[in-house]
Parts: sequence; structure tokens; C-alpha cells
Amino acid sequence: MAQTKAKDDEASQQAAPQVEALNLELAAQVREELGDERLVAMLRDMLLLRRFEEYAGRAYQRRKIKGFCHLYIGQEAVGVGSMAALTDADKIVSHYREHGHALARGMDPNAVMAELFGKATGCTGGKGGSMHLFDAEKGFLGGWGIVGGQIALAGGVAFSQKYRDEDAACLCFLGDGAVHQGIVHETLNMASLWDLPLITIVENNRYAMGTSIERVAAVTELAKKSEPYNIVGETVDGQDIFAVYDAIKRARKRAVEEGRPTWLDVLTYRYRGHSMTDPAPYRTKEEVEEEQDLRDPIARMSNWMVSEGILTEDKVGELDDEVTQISKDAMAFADESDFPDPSVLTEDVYVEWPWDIE
Ligand SMILES: Cc1ncc(C[n+]2csc(CCOP(=O)(O)OP(=O)(O)O)c2C)c(N)n1
Repeated sequence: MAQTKAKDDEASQQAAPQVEALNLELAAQVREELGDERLVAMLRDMLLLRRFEEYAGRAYQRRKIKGFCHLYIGQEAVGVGSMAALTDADKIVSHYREHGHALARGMDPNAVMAELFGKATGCTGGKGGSMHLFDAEKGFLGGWGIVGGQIALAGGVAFSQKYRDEDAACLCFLGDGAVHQGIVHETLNMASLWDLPLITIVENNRYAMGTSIERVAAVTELAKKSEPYNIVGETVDGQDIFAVYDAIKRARKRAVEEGRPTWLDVLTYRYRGHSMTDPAPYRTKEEVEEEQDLRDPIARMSNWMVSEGILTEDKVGELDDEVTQISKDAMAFADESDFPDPSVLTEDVYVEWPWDIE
């Protein structure tokens, strides 16, 4: 009997998926540098991003959020790891999957959720919605809906940072689907020629809508794309928060001290479909489960932290409860807020209204 139980235990142990370890050397190095309190805050932020979006997803299903809604779930280590390596002076230009970047940069969850609901209390007064979160004070210069177009803006921001001799860099997020857009290559060329402090992160989640990277890229090692422009390119494990932090920190140093751009191919995975209306028939359930079971960025970080004695399982549960409450409060705040008055429709536009057509 005892032998059978031992065998059963062995079998169940074998069946239980083993979450992959982080790069331990790097984790120890970042711990030494940032201290345990910062690491706990980073884990908390990843939990916040996930819970917030789970609530946003439910709100979308209840038709509280309309239009487009692209969730970041699964990619949290990229947003939180990169923001941790920036200073307040740096600027961020993002793509349309940017809820996570906005929260990781410290934007108010209430203002973000209210924006998703299209309410006047949202960060752009309810006129931008999910794809256009913005907070000038936080240096968060917005999400962008045209695939790849944001890199030209980011290049312009980096140009102004150089022109004004600022001690700052501009971080631009792109999806893998943007990599073959002409504007990306034009901007990389100019950023290199003009020595701009531009850091580009390709959030390579392997799919552009339903099209896999293998079907669109003749060269799938995207880090190589920077070679013709004489820009440093690196491949980064995007499910390891410390690997992301370290790569951005080095890129920032390169940007500010040498004025040189960096291009990062950050390997990550989105658990949900492209948008809320995409059931993702183009990939298998097994593929998604494997990513969730083996490489979930939150599980990888919290497992390591618990094994190092930085926090206990109970403390992880408390952090989770705290951010769940913040997300619920944000939902209530958004729900109770008013829609913008139609009279504000013509405010914040770059033309006089009614414009002179003569
Ligand atoms: C210039 C342009 N072409 C097409 C679209 C339609 N579109 C929206 S998202 C998307 C796929 C983008 O995929 P990727 O950049 O890999 O980001 P992901 O959704 O995987 O995060 C496309 C083709 C667009 N918004 N802009």
C-alpha cells in the first residue's frame, strides 16, 4: 500500500508541470541592486496588471467597455520589468496593447479603468478609450492604434531629448507584427545616423492578430533586424522580469551616456486572443497551457522569491487580495462616473471649430 502511494506521489509529481526557473545569477544580482522591498513592489505590480485586466475583460463581456480592447495578460514582466529600469525623466510611447504599460508606469488605475469605460473621469476624458491611454505627467505619451506608426513619434521624442541635452531616453513598444513596416526601418536608420536615445522593445508574442511570426518573417530572429542600422540588438526572455529589467537598464545607459539606440526582441506570450472578440482558433489549447504552466512570469518570480525567503506564500496572497480590491474599486469608480458631455467633443483637437473653410 505504502509502495503504491509512493508510486502515485511520484506519478503526480511527474505530471505536475514544473515552472521554469529564472536566470538565477541575474535574479541575485538585481536583488542585490534593488533590495527586497523593490522586488516585492514589482511582483505586486505584475499582479495588479493581471487582476486589473481580468476585471476589464469581465467588464467588456458585460458591455461596460465598448469598441476595441486588447488585453496584456501573460506579458506583465515586459511592462513591469522595463518601467523599473526607467527614471521619471524618461518617456514612453506605446502600442494599442498598453493597459499594462500605463499601470506599470504608475498611472492611476481608476483613471485607466474609467478611460476604458469611456467616462469623463478617464485619463483622456473618456475620448481615447482602450488604445489611447495618456498621462503627460508620468511621461506616458500614449498608446497608438496604427501598427508601427508609434516608432516615428518615439524617434521624434528621442530627437527632442537629444536636442535639449536631456538626461533621458524614450522607450517605444512595438508588437512583432510591426517589425516589417517601412516606418520602423526608416526610424531605426535615422536613430542610428543621428545618435538618438531611442530604446525599442518588440513585444514578440509570436502572433500578429492570427498570423504567426513564422508566416510573416523571412528572418524570425528579430534581434538581427538592427544589424543593417548598426544598432545593438538583443534577444531577451520576456517572461523573466529580471532579464527585461537588465536589458532595459543597459539600453538606457547606452542611450543616455553614448546617445545610441537599442533594439530588443523580447520573447513573450499573450494568453488571451488578439482582442476580446478573438477566440484564437489559430493556436492550440496545449500551446497556451504550456506557456501558462511553465513560463508564467508571475509564477516564475513569486516561486523564486518564496524560495529565497523574500516573502511567504501568504504574503503573495495578501498582495493579490490588495490588487484585486484596487481593481474592483476601479470598476466601481468607472461605473459610477459620468460619460463626457457631448459639448467637449470638439475640444483637444488641432483645428479651430467650426473651421474656416474659405
Ligand atoms: C498599419 C496598420 N495595419 C493594420 C492594422 C490592423 N491591425 C491591428 S492589430 C494588428 C496585428 C498587430 O500584431 P502585433 O504587432 O504582433 O501585436 P499583438 O497584437 O500581437 O500584441 C493589425 C494587423 C493596423 N492597426 N495598422
